[in-house]
Amino acid sequence: MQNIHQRACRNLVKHFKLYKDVFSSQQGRLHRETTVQRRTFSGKKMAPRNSPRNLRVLLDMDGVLADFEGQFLKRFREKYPHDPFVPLEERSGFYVTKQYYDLGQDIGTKAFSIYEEKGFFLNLQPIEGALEAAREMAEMEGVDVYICTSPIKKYTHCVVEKYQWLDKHLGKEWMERMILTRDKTVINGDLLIDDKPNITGGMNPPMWQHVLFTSWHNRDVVPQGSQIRLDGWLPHSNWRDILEQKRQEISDH
Ligand code: U2P
Ligand code: MG
Repeated sequence: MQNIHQRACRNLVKHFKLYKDVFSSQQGRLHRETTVQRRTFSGKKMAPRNSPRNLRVLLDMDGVLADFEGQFLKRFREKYPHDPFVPLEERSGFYVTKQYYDLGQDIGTKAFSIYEEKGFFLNLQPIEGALEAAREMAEMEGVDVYICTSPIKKYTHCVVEKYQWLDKHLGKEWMERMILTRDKTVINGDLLIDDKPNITGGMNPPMWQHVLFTSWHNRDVVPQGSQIRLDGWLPHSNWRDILEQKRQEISDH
């Protein structure tokens, strides 16, 4: 009789231990789910629990991730050392070629030849802090990041080199994020971070809010309408606050 009792007690203790282990591992799983990015079976990021959907951020390439202006000036001075040029501090107006045409027809033509040449787009240096910010953004819970860039009309080298640049600096998996378009207004997004002050096209107004990324050519431009300014990617930059605020707007709707 005593034996039966002892066995029953041992079984009870064993089951209790088992239950405790299962319960704590469940809790661990739930805890991980709330602290780590939630993903679907296909690995796609899911919106956070309190948000109806992911925030979609469109990141421009030239002037935001890649230093178009710096490389342009460097190559122009190497190739045409005896011609007049525009120092970065004197740049104004989005299209660099327009300002060079103002120096003379031939100077404008030479300026075009700089960014049409093979290797120009591939050799752009990353803007300080841009790659780190892009990676951090892509890992953020509830944020989907896309690259949204326009190829130049003479696309021969530009299009392939934009892909190569992304592969070289951010890796193969970023190919999935690439959007090449001559009209950014038709792209669906919540924020477009872009250095071009006036972005026009077929969709007016566009879906996204324009975050005007500071570049040499737009320092004096006053943001219009719903535009907001972002001064750079370095640690003091407020890009995280801008994303958070937009995410809040989405949740409030
Ligand atoms: O004009 C097409 C795209 O080329 C880049 N560009 C061109 C001329 C210029 O003076 N500055 C410049 O940045 C831009 O590429 P994105 O910023 O879209 O990557 C422009 O849209
Ligand atoms: Mg740009």
